[in-house]
Amino acid sequence: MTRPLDKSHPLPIYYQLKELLREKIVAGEWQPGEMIPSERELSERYGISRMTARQALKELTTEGLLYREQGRGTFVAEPKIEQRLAKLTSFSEDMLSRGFQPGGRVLRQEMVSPSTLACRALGITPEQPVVLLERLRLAEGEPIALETSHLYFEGVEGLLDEDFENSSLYNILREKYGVIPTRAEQQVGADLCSHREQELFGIPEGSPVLRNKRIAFDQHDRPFEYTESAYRADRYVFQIELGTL
Ligand code: 16G
Repeated sequence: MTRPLDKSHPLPIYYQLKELLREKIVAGEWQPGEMIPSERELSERYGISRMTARQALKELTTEGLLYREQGRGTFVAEPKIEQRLAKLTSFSEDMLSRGFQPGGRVLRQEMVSPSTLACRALGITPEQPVVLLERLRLAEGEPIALETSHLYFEGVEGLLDEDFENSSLYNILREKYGVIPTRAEQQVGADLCSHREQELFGIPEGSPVLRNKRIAFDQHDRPFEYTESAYRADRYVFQIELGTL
């Protein structure tokens, strides 16, 4: 059964169709990877023009709910991974809570003199070396984010010997170093991926990414981490909880 679109309703027809298709995706009636009806089929099924059907599909594609494959058709995209910004969580926790196996490829793990931004964030001078940890973060083996962390606390050099391919930084900090991630200041902005990110993520050139800067503080409110990261905008969404003051 297809629900008819209401032509007398003030909302444009393409918009009504878009919301109807969105419902099917969100409700799981159409599964990720499944091919959806073509423009022609939709226009016949709902008695609308192909232009109207095209507009609805185009907007859902821009929103990331659908993707097109040249010459094949339009498919349902994988749902985006949400990170709630009200609670301080780690990448591993975010993935596990959604049933994805987290992973990482360590690209750099070394002692460096901190950049000006890292010094400012961590409240240190360039003479105080930090551990630089650069990781490609994976969910079910698929690259999702590139994270460059600058870490500074008493005994931080121990991190050079840790295995970050298979374990969580925040777990190691809590369990072995007594550093408990307690709160963070985080900025999120939109950008296009760099050439390197494009290659590491295996995404088309000029794809959008979400750029983050996070300063995380321990249980004594000391900053221990300054991380710059790029998250794939097609796979990740940040969810913000608002309350009245
Ligand atoms: C998150 C944090 C990152 C932190 C990492 C620890 C953002 C933007 N970044 O990805 O700053 O280093 O979690 O993850 O949220 P892990 O404990 O799984 O290694």
